[in-house]
Amino acid sequence: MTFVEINFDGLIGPTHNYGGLSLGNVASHKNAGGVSRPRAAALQGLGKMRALMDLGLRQGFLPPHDRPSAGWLRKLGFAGGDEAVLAAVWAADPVLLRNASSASAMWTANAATVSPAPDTRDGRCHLTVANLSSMLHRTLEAESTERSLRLIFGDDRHFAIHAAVPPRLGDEGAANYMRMAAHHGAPGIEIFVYGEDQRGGFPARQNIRASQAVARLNGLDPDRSFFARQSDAAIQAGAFHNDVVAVANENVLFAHEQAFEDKAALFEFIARHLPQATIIEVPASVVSLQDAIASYLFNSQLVTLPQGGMALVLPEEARETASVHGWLQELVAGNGPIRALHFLDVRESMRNGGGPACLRLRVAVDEAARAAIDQRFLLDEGKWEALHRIVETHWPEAIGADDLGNPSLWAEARAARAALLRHLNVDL
Ligand code: SUG
Repeated sequence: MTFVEINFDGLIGPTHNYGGLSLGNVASHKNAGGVSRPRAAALQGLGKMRALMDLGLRQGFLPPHDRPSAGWLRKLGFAGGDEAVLAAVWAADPVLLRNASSASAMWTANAATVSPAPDTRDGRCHLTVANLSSMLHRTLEAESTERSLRLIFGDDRHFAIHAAVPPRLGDEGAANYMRMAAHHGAPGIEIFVYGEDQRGGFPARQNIRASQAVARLNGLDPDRSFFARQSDAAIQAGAFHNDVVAVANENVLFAHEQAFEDKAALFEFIARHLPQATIIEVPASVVSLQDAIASYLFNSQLVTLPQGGMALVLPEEARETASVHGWLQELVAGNGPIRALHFLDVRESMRNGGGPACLRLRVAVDEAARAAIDQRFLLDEGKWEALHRIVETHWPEAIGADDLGNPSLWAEARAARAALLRHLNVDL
């Protein structure tokens, strides 16, 4: 039975903007208040999806959420029709409107934690929605994400969807989780990476108890699950998720030397269960944590190519950072498993701290499970072109900080999403 990995990218929503909403995310802080380009952002995201399709990989997408979310603001006591609610909150508390307007659902690595069928007790693919309880604007996502996942992976012969674990126990989904296996269809090991808050420092978003809950919900074998603490140094340097300093694919772990608090224990676990594993560590003396975070070297997609071998899909910023680019040249010149580098422009997302790997949720499935996925969300050339046209026609061109209070932007954003949902013939 052939097993394939499908990347589900978040289609970048029409309200993409630089709200400066994420404490501990250096790019979000640095670009706060800048002018965003939602149409260019979504086209860059589509460009990345297309590049992966052209490499022969399977590609799906998750639709953007309804933003600005008047429904969420109503829960906070603003009353009336959507326009009245949005106008009232803009006058009373613009920060709330900024939170209600974020297009952050684009970063689907944070949508859920996905354990493929070979790893789970009942042999189904399990997805636990992430609560994203650490950042206010991201707490809006879980409800809509759950709706989308139940629609797309609705066939319960192959998939099980679990609601998010309760808030306070912060869970940020697959961004803090790595699966390794001899190949996608083989039984794997699952590595959960959590953090611990440091007094006065940047917040650790992933709580160990949330990770443990996800492991239970997804029906994983405790002997094959490992809980690794992310290094404080990485969090304090701005690695607000593990996928900013590490990425794994099949038998390869690619990580910064300072990614984990106790790497010896993690590496021993990997070696015990997956003796054929290759660990590629980048020393801090060659690439500093700062350069790793600025370039998003590790937020690349490490993918297995259909013809064999692996490739890294990296952001352009990795090419422009001298230490990183030098190291990458040596990597591909060597005889290791990573043979090719593809640099892509996802700058609009990068300016909010979201690289190629943040923009995708990996779902590994066999042929039968793949056929059971709602096909409207799986791309081929024609469907990709249709999305491209919709974005070109309907997505706003630019959003400055003050535009978030402009009723014509609200209308434009609503119309853009409606055009997409109409095209897909879905009600979400
Ligand atoms: O949660 N940025 C996101 C970036 C998420 C990246 N995801 C992964 N690493 N997997 C975050 O910090 C910024 C939004 C703003 O400031 O407008 C934001 O939410």
